[in-house]
Amino acid sequence: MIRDLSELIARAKNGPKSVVAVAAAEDRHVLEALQEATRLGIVQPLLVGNRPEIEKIAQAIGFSMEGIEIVDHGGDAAASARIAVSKVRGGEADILMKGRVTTGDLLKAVVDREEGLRTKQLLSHVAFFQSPYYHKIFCVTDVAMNIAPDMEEKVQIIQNAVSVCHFLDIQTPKVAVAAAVEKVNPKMEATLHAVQLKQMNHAGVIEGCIVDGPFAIDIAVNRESARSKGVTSEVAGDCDIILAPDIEAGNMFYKALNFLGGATVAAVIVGATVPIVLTSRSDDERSKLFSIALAACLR
Ligand code: COD
Repeated sequence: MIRDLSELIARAKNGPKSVVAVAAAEDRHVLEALQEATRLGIVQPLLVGNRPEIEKIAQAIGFSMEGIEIVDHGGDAAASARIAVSKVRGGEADILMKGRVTTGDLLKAVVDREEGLRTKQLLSHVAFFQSPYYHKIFCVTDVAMNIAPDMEEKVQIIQNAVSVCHFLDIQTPKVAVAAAVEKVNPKMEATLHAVQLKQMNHAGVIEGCIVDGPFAIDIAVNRESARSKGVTSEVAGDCDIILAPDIEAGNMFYKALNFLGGATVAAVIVGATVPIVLTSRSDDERSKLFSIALAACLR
């Protein structure tokens, strides 16, 4: 079982080298992370974007572009996303990575029916965190793609996260369905969803994990809080996956962990034909490197 995000790098180094197509690669943090991933032998970058800007940043950070393909598109980030996606579709790349392009523009290219990277699965974002205040790696999902998932989508979001946990040798992940309270309130949809998801887990519809909730975040991550609030559950205080009620709650939690919680993250979108490295522009290089390594492990 993975205990530290740096283990992702060791795992990725043991696997085949992946070609990563980067959409709008003219981004310093992205190029720094790729420089390190290239040095470690994990990836071969295929950069799509504004060539003069890419070369300027590369020179500033001492990243040699020798042997690295740059597809120049002139500066339109959405077009860059479409070109990077086409490189993956054409079999030239094993991973897609977001550069200086909005998540929306990148994902529109990804979900395009004719030209995108869709499979029969729902695509969802998984973010694996390492925090100094928690005793193990944990996943928060979905903070970046599915805006207001309904019940059926939440089932698939859980299943996607559980599959990645299994891949990382987290055998029977404990899933906390997050809400504002631990008691069911018909006016709070997340609490109603939690009850149904728990029942579906008991009925064997959601497999390979233990689902419980609704849990406020303190109960999900802290046994003492659970005890003091009278919540008895093997998931409380020991969860591996936190299912966010929607993108807003999830995204705020993600950013709070990074900026206020001293956490590091490895984040990708799964369910497409290839893993997609999708980190926030404000994530540090280490988080971007871990995300590349996670994608390389999952390809
Ligand atoms: N998995 C599979 N197919 C999907 C998914 C998904 N998660 N989401 C949408 N689709 C399919 C739809 O079924 C449809 O056929 C097509 O894609 C278009 O979807 P729409 O109608 O929702 O259209 P879009 O293009 O406006 O939205 C798709 C996005 C993924 C871009 C949208 O959901 C979005 O903007 N998500 C949030 C991105 C974001 O801003 N994140 C910020 C935090 S980093």
